[in-house]
Amino acid sequence: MHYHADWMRGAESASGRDENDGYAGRSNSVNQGNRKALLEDGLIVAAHGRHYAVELSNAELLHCYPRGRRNVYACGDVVEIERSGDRQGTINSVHPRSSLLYRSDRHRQKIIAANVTLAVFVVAARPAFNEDLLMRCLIACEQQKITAVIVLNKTDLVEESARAATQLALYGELGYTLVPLSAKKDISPLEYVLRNHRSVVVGQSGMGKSTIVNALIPQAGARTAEISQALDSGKHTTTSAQLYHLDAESSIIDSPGLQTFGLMHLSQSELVESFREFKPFVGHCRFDDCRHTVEPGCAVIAAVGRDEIDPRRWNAYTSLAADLETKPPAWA
Ligand SMILES: Nc1nc2c(ncn2[C@@H]2O[C@H](COP(=O)(O)OP(=O)(O)O)[C@@H](O)[C@H]2O)c(=O)[nH]1
Ligand SMILES: [Mg+2]
Ligand SMILES: [Zn+2]
Repeated sequence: MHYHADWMRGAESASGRDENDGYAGRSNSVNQGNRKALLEDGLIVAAHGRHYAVELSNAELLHCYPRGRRNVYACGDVVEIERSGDRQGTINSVHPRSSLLYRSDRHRQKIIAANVTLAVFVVAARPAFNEDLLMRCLIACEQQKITAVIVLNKTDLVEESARAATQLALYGELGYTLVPLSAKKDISPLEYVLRNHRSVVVGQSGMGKSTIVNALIPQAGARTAEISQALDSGKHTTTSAQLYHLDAESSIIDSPGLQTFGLMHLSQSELVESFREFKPFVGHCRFDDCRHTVEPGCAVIAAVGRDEIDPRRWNAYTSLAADLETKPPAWA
């Protein structure tokens, strides 16, 4: 089964094109000297290192490589490709992205997914989840204006899940949708949340991301086989991100497990803006250049004192702000 209508949703809004201009699935003949190259647009549906599976409008999958050594793409990218063989192509360029979920350490950036409108962060009571990782991912989502929902999976582990739910209640108060479920028993609580979105599933390994994807998509195994065949290797897909179509308007990207979520790409002001509950207080501090960490007369710190900002969140903020201060100049 193949669905393509949600292809251009992300890139469309960024580039201002509309659906009726024949853009999606377009092919162009371009003269390049005496050689005629066939250019086509495709959707990246799997990314593994420098190998990409690109889906064309007729559902054909091509094994593609980027043209330049420095070019990096992600699942969800809409790219222009040039065929270089029967089932192969070269990625020439990428269409403007409406969003890009990525992380970065001191040395490099790692892109997770492009053009997603929703991120599903999966946690579970067992193994224990890392709340710092959750907060970091929420920050990356805020910065890219990606809606984030938190799935508490494995609710069949009743007692442990109740404790995890208490820990997560804070995020519900902050306005994030919490979806408790047991992927092994019933995936339906998540189904309507995903409707009309291109989403990405993120989280530590062991939380049940693959179980969730398999429960949502009965043909997941066939899809994986199809993609690994396109990439000429069964082993390629095991650790790669992969896009599955849910229906004509919805798709979901399964991503490899995260252990860290570096935010070195953020500026101090972007960091502050990513803590949505700070907003009413920022701008009311004694000093215009207040960093909200130690300053006297800080309205954010005062709000922590009044329990209007949770200390877990302010502590996370101060430690991230300190990290950013040590950022090498190349990032500045
Ligand atoms: N008890 C319970 N275990 C689950 C549930 N969902 C997944 N698991 C188990 O959690 C482990 C990790 O699942 P997996 O989907 O591979 O996690 P991933 O690493 O996040 O993709 C596996 O042993 C699953 O069987 C659930 O709803 N309840
Ligand atoms: Mg997995
Ligand atoms: Zn302040």
